[in-house]
Amino acid sequence: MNKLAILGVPMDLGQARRGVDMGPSAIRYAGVAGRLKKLGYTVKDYGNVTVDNGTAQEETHGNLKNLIAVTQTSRRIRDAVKTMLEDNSFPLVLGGDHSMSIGTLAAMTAHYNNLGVIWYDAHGDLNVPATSPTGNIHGMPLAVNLGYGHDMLTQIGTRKLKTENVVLIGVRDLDEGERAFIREHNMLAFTMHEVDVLGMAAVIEQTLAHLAHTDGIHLSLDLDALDPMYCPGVGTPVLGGLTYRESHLAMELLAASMRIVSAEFVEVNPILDERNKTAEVAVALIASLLGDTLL
Ligand code: NNH
Ligand code: MN
Ligand code: MN
Ligand code: MN
Repeated sequence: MNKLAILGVPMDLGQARRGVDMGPSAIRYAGVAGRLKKLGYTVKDYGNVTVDNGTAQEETHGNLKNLIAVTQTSRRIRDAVKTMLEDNSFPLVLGGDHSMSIGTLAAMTAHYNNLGVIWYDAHGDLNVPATSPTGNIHGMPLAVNLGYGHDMLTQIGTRKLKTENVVLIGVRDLDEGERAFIREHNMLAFTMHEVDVLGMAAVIEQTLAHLAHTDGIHLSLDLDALDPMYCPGVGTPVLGGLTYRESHLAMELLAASMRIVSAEFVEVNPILDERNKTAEVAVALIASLLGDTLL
């Protein structure tokens, strides 16, 4: 695929820290389009999806914050990503809080019969309303795409992701209900412990082997997977994360596999960042994922 489609999701409705809605701008200012053009891609920026930030901040349904606004935004994301796929482009979706994955994956699972997903994140994002300690929808998108969660959210996509088609990498902060979910469904999760013991090269090798039966792999990369030393501009930093080099290695090995069909880079919060460092890391990782090499 030589056509790349960029979509920004300036959304902060899925969590409590303001500022993550500026993530797409920060990643654009860090030079994402130019970097990708240099690699030989035709890059089309579709601009930003409309998000009802601000108007909806007080709305809660049970413990779910901003359910209606997140649902509306997710439908728009889904439709925009569908257009990109119909144009034979690689969708690159920039966030924005991780609840945006509900929309991205709704489009991806509709397009691919048997999509694989790599969830590169300090968190599992496997909460449902009953297990969520916060009511923040950005802690739920993976569960929603697997078919678990509030009806309004699970109905955004038509085909559900399969638990055996998902691999988590970088996990180190799981809520009780999320641990139970992973155990119950026997999901493959490389926590930081496994990354330390096996090394990232083996983790990616085993990830690709586990997803060999899928017909395309989506990468959902939450910048909080990296240690806050490299990515301070995230709303929920967790110590003991992946390094810059480990993450580059992961991206380079995924590029070499030629299995990645779409990607999201999420949770960049410029208000919490230091001189746009986190957005710059995002751009460097995006370039590696899309084939940039050191020589
Ligand atoms: N698990 C917590 C919750 O449900 C935190 C989720 N925060 C994230 N996820 N950044 O990636 O609210
Ligand atoms: Mn996340
Ligand atoms: Mn996270
Ligand atoms: Mn937590």
